[in-house]
Amino acid sequence: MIPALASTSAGPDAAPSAPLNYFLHAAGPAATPTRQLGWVLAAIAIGVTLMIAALLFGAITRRRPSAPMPSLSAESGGMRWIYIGTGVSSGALLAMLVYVLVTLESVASPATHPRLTITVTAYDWWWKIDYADDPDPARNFSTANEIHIPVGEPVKIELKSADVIHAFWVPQLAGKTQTIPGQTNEQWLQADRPGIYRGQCSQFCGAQHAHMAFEVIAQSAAEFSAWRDAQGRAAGEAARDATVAAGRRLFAERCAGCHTVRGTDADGLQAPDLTHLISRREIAAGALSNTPDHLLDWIEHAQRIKPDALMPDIALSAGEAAALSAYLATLH
Ligand code: HEC
Ligand SMILES: [Cu+2]
Repeated sequence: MIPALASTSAGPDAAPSAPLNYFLHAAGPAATPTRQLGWVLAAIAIGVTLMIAALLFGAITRRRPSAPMPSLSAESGGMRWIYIGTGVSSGALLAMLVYVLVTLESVASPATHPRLTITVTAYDWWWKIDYADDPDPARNFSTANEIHIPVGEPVKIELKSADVIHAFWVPQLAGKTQTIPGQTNEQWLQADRPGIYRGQCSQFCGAQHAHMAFEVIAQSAAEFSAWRDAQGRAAGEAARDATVAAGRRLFAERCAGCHTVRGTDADGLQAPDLTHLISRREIAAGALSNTPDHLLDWIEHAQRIKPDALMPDIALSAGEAAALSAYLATLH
């Protein structure tokens, strides 16, 4: 499933080299109007700058008549230009204000009522993603740093914070909204094309603010539904072989205080839910791609990869590392 998504994201509008470029790329109705607004305001600003530069250049280079200056007297006609200039500027500013207000209104709420609500809670320095709105509890779960949405329909996002103020921003899908402790903010987004859209915390929140990214993966309704079913499941049955069993025990001792794996006794709540860890494309809020080597590197050297992150470096013997890797590999 993921490779197929990766290929759709390589389309002309996916901008893999500049995934946050909202000036060139917008993929839905919450983002397209503001992209247009940006271009129009930039064009007007450039136009005004050029006009003033031309007038200034004309004024500087214009030769004065060599005759002696006439005696001071009230000039007639000059004031007209002041009136015209003021009128034109005010008219332009007023038109821009109206355009801005109309644009804000058009992105304020979606055309149809969102069927899906996702709750996103910002933590130093990762995103907890809760799917909690399904009447069937088996389809409700918590994941991290990866939001899946069905393509072509609006999705409501409820935004919370567990610690300080952060800001949730998926530039190609919508404007940014702050997450504020003790308060629930709302925004909506919609992707009109399948693909992977990068998001980023956009309010400085401490040492690892820059490593607080996430991805929105827009997929067909059928793919989304299959993903949701799979994520809702608890972790697979217990240990098939001795190494996995040892890894599972190690996890219960060293990791379960912070991390949850549904279907086991691990129920820590202050760190990402790892039940389907292997299904995610990235780990540590975009700091690393999700490979077995990176996972082990992260567990042993989280403080080197993300200094001050709220996960300690965990010292493992070679045998422990192999067992833990074998166990984590079962969390797909
Ligand atoms: C003191 C709490 C704590 C302990 C103990 C802990 N972790 Fe973590 N872990 C975290 C936090 C917090 C994060 C998120 C860090 C970030 O991205 O800034 C995290 C992130 C991770 C991630 C990345 C998950 C993702 O989707 O981004 C993995 C994998 C992980 N931990 C594995 C482990 C394993 C395995 C152990 C035990 C050997 C362990 N952790 C022990 C707190 C902890
Ligand atoms: Cu942040």
